[in-house]
Amino acid sequence: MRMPPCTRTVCLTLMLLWLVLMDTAHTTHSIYPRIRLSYKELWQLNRTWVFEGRGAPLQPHTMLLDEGHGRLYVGAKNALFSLSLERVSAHHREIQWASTEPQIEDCLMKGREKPECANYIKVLQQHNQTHLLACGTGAFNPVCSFVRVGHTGQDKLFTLIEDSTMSGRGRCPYDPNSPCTSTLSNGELYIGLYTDYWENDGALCRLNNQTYLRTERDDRQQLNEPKFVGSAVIPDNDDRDDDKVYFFFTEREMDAEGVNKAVYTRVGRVCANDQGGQRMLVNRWSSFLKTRLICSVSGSNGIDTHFDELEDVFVLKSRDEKNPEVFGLFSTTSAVFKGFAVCVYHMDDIRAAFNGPFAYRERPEHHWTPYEDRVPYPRPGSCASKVSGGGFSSSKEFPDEVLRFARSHPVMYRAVLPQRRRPVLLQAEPGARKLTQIAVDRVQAQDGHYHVLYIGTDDSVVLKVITIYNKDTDTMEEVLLEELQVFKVPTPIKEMIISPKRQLYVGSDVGVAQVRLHQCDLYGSECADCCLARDPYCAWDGLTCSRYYPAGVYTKSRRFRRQDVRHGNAVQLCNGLQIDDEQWHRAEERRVYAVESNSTLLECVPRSLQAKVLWFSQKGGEKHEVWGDDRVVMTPHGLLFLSARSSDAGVYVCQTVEHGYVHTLLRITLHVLRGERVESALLVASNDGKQTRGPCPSSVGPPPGPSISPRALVPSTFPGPQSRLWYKEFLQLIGYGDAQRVEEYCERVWCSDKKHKKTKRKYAAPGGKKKVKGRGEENSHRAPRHTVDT
Ligand SMILES: *[C@@H]1O[C@H](CO)[C@@H](O)[C@H](O)[C@H]1NC(C)=O
Ligand SMILES: *[C@@H]1O[C@H](CO)[C@@H](O)[C@H](O)[C@H]1NC(C)=O
Ligand SMILES: *[C@@H]1O[C@H](CO)[C@@H](O)[C@H](O)[C@H]1NC(C)=O
Ligand SMILES: CC(=O)N[C@H]1CO[C@H](CO)[C@@H](O)[C@@H]1O
Repeated sequence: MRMPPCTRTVCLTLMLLWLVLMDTAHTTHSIYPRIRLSYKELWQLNRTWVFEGRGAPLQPHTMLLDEGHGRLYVGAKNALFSLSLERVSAHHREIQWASTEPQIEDCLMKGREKPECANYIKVLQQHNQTHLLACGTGAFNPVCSFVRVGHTGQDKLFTLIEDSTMSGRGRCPYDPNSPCTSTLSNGELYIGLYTDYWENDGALCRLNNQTYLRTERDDRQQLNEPKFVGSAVIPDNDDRDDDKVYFFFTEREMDAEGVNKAVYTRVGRVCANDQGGQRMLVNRWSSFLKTRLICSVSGSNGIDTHFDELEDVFVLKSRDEKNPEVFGLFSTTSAVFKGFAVCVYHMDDIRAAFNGPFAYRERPEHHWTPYEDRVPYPRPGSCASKVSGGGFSSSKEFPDEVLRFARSHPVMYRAVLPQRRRPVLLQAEPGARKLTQIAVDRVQAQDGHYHVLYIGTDDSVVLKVITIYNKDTDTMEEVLLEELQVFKVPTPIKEMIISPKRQLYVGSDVGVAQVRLHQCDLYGSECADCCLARDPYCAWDGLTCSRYYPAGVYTKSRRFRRQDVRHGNAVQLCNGLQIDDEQWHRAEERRVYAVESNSTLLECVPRSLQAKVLWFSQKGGEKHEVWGDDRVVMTPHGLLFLSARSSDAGVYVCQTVEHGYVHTLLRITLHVLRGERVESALLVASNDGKQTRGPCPSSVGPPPGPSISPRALVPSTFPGPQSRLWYKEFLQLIGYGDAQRVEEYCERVWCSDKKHKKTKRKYAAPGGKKKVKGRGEENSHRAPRHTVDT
């Protein structure tokens, strides 16, 4: 059956009604994005490119950035990929590296499942200028090998050096799902992993071709069921001998009965130049120490909520390489309350904890107390070096007393508290999406520098957030600038890397997405649009919203820039430039036709989801605010007339208010047509052989002439008679409150979507600005535009 052209409108209307109901049902007050971009929209904006893994499940944790060669390497199941940093979806190189048949058989014999018996790449590090070190699980028989990559310019070179293949034991876990973290420095691999087949032996190791060093085996005081999350080499001072390697992990804290209970997040560290001991602690760290990282909020009842499960860690390097900032993304371990928090740690505070008292307890059932007796010299945990390490040239020369103390006191008494003693970001909403990854960019804005947080979720979304500290009220403000859906299907984000060229690379099992960090012109072209966005990357330059660079960096001419990240005060910053009256008249004008007693929608969706929409009707020269009632409903998509009356005809103005700034988006003239007239118009239309009925309202061109013609009216404005039946059916569906069904139904009924998609749509925002709609496909149907006069 051929559907009348306007069914879509009816369906849309009902969807909207349903949305209204849903909206009131969930009054969630959480971090709500200002701009939301779907996968499709990101795509249309050329903001993203995706490499889809060619069918091989990726191992996104292995993503490795190689600025020199302009490549991004990523491991997969039985394969390694080299992608172009410019565009991940183009010109990739591939290495096939599967386990051999005998290896697979062996793995199956051990009782493993077929999918596990493959070579999952788990470690990928830059060994030197020309070689990568790659390690895979090798069907539960870990293997490592070198991979040759090109010199600068030779981006095509990417081969496995077959005869460099060696055992991966101690460098790579057996199990594809085993957590591990590694970092490579001066040709040595530092890695936190489970070294054995049964996953009993969690260890922090250092390996090169000649030597290895590790934590003690079966020492639950050193490591107890660790889950390795991150690692980094951070210098202490200008003496390279004092360089430390930091590991971030969670582990179980033993309680009094020796029964494992609480999970704690730890920061552990070792000296990069540790050689172990000579007589004791042979091939064992002589410098391993650890302490707890705390991320908590205090409740009104005096009870703190602790976020103890570290999900991800990001070490934000700064010009002072000794003092990066450490960002931790945490979740709660509580079964009752599920929440997420981001805490920031200063190296000074981490070092202070390691320089503070050692923890001591007589027996496991006792409480920890600060160790108050004499501590041997050089202080355990310090590196063999000229100044800090007592002039020793190797840890092998340390007195036994020092080694013995280090061995028995690996825990520090003081925990590390975050900056300002609380999270910079908090998500404590039941049922909300899970946060999985964090990456941070430091951005210089006009009013100071900001940390832009990119947070990956378990449903393919990247949140771009800034947090602003208010000194006067001692509070944090979270500003969720953008919510970007980077993969087509919901999938957990497992890795994120920011390149210095301001691209974000996002890894999941299904692909690697490349996303530009900012797109200033998206906010709109006017001063207020740009200012309200509060995006530290963007400022208004007098003509457009464009990338902001601090004066003197890239700009020779000191063009006047307007930006107010802290307050988004467009009223103050831009009001001299726009007079409300002028705006009122400059706003885009539209005509919408409604049929008496039928429903119609005056669509008005501001770019910003945080803007409050106000409607005014203008009758007889007077302006009244429309409040909405049973019949006229204010929806997130616009003003919905459930049953239009002839007295509704007139001019409607859609305004937004954001941070006190008033913006007039649209002036809509609503015409309400009498029922009979429409019936006759439809009749004329159906008798007209040349009449093309739809299928898509938005693909219909402008009406042919200024005179009223049924042809102009029919295709794009109002529901035809048959729609009534559908209407009823929809209402029933809505009665069930079953979103899925309504959507499926609409999908079926709506005009051919394919054709619709191919239709080049003009992304003209209300107010004539360039934009893409901020919502899903169901919303891409715009209010009809007509230039005819009745
Ligand atoms: C995206 O890129 C294509 C081709 O490179 C271009 O035609 C199109 O206009 C671009 N779209 C936007 C929104 O910039
Ligand atoms: C890089 O390491 C590989 C493997 O150890 C070695 O063969 C090669 O010579 C090294 N290249 C450079 C430039 O040091
Ligand atoms: C590692 O050391 C062994 C024995 O000393 C040597 O045969 C091998 O070639 C070395 N491998 C690499 C990659 O340097
Ligand atoms: C789709 C729909 O409900 N159409 C109705 C619009 O209003 C006229 C007049 O009341 C009805 O006859 C149509 O059926």
